Amino acid sequence: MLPKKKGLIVALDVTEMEKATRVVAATRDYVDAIKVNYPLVLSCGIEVVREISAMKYVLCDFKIADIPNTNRLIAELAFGNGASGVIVHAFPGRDSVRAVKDVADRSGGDVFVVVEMSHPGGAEFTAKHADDFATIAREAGVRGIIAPATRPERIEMLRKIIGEEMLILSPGVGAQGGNPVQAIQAGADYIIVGRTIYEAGNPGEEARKLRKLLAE
Ligand code: OMP
Repeated sequence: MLPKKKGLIVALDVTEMEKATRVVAATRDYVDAIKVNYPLVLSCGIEVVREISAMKYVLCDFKIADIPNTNRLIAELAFGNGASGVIVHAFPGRDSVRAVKDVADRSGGDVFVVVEMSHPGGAEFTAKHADDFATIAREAGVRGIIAPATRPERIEMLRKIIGEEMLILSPGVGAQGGNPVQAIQAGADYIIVGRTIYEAGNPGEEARKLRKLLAE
């Protein structure tokens, strides 16, 4: 289970195994988890989850968003291949979230629900329903939610809905304009950082600096 703390998750949105291996090796001492998304899995196969999970907590960001049975199948593949957590959308409804939570419970894994997306388009639809999505997440008893570092005031509001125990993972730091310190001050537990780390000349150094910032 991802613990309650101030932490750093690297989003490994690369498409070559060699680059993925390099970034993992450089950052593993400074990050709490590695988030794997479609770009890496579609190019390298689900085995990549198994390989990285031997070293680190892997969060499978498959943004699972289907009927309960399909959600269940996707979640079983993620956890079956070593994932410790998965990300799910709330808009298909509480039964779809529940189906993923049931698989996670059997595997001892975590579920995180996207409640408001960090990009500008996230304000078009997800922001309007974020409070309902956060309520679905809380009622399903999942480990946490995903909320935007690009809108720290929304992190603060969403924290009031989910309470203190659930985690808030916050993407949108750096490349999307969000500030890591503001996100944490607004109530986020973990920041999720992709391009700022993996596109840096020295990804390890970038991760180390972010980690240091969180400790201050
Ligand atoms: P960078 O913008 O490169 O730091 O990457 C952000 C990472 O967080 C990517 O893997 C996105 O898919 C993910 N993400 C968002 O950027 N915004 C969201 O609202 C939700 C996510 C996510 O679920 O992780």
